[in-house]
Amino acid sequence: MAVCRKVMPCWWLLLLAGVRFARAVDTFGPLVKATEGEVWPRPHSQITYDAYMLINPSNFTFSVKEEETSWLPDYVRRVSLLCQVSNKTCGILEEAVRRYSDSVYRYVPSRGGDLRKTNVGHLDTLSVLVTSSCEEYPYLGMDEEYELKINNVTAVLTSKTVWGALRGLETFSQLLYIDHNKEVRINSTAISDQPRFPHRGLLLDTSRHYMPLSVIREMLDGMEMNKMNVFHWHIVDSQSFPYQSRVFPDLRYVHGAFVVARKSSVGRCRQTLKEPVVYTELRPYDLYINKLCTFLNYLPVMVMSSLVKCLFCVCPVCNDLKFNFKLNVLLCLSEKGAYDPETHIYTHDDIKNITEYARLRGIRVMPEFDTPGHTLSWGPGQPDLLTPCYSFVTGKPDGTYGPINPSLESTYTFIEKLFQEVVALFPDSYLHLGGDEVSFVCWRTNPNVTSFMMENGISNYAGLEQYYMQRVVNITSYLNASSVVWQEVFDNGVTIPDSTVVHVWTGSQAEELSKASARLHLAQSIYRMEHSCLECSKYFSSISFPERCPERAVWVLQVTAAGHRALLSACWYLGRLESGGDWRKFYECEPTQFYGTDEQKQRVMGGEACMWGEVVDESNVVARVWPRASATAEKLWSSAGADTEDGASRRLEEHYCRMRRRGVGAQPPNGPGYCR
Ligand code: CP6
Repeated sequence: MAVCRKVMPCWWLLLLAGVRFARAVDTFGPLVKATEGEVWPRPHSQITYDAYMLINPSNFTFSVKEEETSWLPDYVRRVSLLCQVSNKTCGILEEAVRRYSDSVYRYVPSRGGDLRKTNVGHLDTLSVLVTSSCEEYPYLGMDEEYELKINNVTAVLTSKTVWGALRGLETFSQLLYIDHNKEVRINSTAISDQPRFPHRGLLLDTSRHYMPLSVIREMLDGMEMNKMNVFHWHIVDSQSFPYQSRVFPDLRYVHGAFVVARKSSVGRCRQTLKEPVVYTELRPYDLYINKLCTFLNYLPVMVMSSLVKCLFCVCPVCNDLKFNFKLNVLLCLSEKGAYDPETHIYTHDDIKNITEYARLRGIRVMPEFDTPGHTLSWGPGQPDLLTPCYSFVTGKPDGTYGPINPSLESTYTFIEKLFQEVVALFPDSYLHLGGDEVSFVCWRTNPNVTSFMMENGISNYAGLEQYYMQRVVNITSYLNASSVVWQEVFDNGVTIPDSTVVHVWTGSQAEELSKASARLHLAQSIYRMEHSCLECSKYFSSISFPERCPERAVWVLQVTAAGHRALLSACWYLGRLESGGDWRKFYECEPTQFYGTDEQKQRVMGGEACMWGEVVDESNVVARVWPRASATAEKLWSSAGADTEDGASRRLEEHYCRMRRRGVGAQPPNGPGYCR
């Protein structure tokens, strides 16, 4: 009761019924904006009172000092390890306070206010209390819970972790508004909130169109405002390879390479090099290599073979050639595979910039290196990686390439080196391995692939895919990273460890899944009366099932029944654009709407809205994503059935304006309207 007394006088609770009544009368049409205190995504529990306080933005402070929490019960204070703003490990909090101070000053909506409400004083501080030690990197399952209590005496944000504090600060910023006197207000409010699902993601494809860093940061700003916590970076694909790798593959793997060095680097080097040496000058766009080599105290040189011409650094004393040679071959991936090797690439520094920007906002960055399909752009920079397709007429390679060649040992050495670098560069412990849409056409034509299959007792191409994925999953776990794969890997019967997360992307969840589940449910009951089904019991541990059971639209059911954790994207494809209000179809999707056991439903970790890059670039991608992905964000954060579509529509109309005010170029969610 101490909390109640301090935070909000208990007699206010009596007013609650009245407030609820007032809300019920507010039956706005879909284009009416939210009233004050309405947050997106909707908190799990929120009480908003009529009483309000005025805020003077130029005097308002965010305080993290211990004294501010003296009103807390003793047991809370004893376990408190306060995040001091000056504390280095809580740079996250320090930065967040800076960002949100800005929103107090500048990005507050004006709502006119209501004369009936009572001013109960001034609020000049938000006390932020984080009760356990500050964590530095966001991770799956991090604690994002927070409590926000605002009344005329204090405004207090309490959370166990810095992640909860971030979510609470976002909520706090959404509670401020400007009244008819142009003064900033906040209503007395009590919020207690936590996410429904731990994985709330956005996929962005930077291969079909290159996205500048500024666009990626704008996307992360939007994610923060929507309490999303995983940026799934589909960084490379068949169309381009903008990831600039710096790993150092061994010269042995460069088929037929010889070294070309500058005059100055010869001397002692020549004696060490067994291969012929040719002199050459560096071209201007090789400046990056130049800088890199200088940094390493190495000399920039060039490797040439019949297929590649790549740059790398040589140690002037020539005792570390292996190390040198590793660099270039993978640099060639972006050198040869990017749309433009100078401008349309992501360097290590770029990636660190993005992962840091995301970390400060409590957002994980999960990179995807989709293989063995979707890899055409990898070929020019890495000879022998892709499968050469053969012509049936001539029996010779026809000059085209298919998926990564699973029959060569060099493939796995390459993948291991690339992933080693990727795992070290991206702080997140999950790596998305892709595995979707693998075409067997080219593998089928290649006689070397066929003989590899015969030697290894692999009888079909799904088996070959299984062999490849199995090895790639093993490499990933050897590198201490966890894997996510697209659902086809599971579909094709690849045996993957239970710990592998399966990402479901086909079957429109809202309609097909519920229809198919209903059909299956009926079929199950009929079938249970007559038979028991051995064939399908491996999919459905607790229920027996007719033989023709697996259907495309019931992936979540199958994946979770097989013991895997699942991620859902099937109903959140942002590429399918319809005219105004199409966020509603995303909002209708309910992730646990399938006939599974509670245990199975527990395995749904969350989901992702997907922005594939075929028809978006920097000019339209932000507007295509926001505020449509906000619907996904709310389905994954708020409790099931948190709001009606009309209620959501009102809040979303305001949320879109809020995003625009803060520099996220969202598009109108519904139809005609304006932002105040
Ligand atoms: N690229 C990759 C894509 C898609 C997938 N993987 C995709 C397929 C169908 C639709 C949208 C996107 N463009 N690498 C499937 C996961 Cl409708």
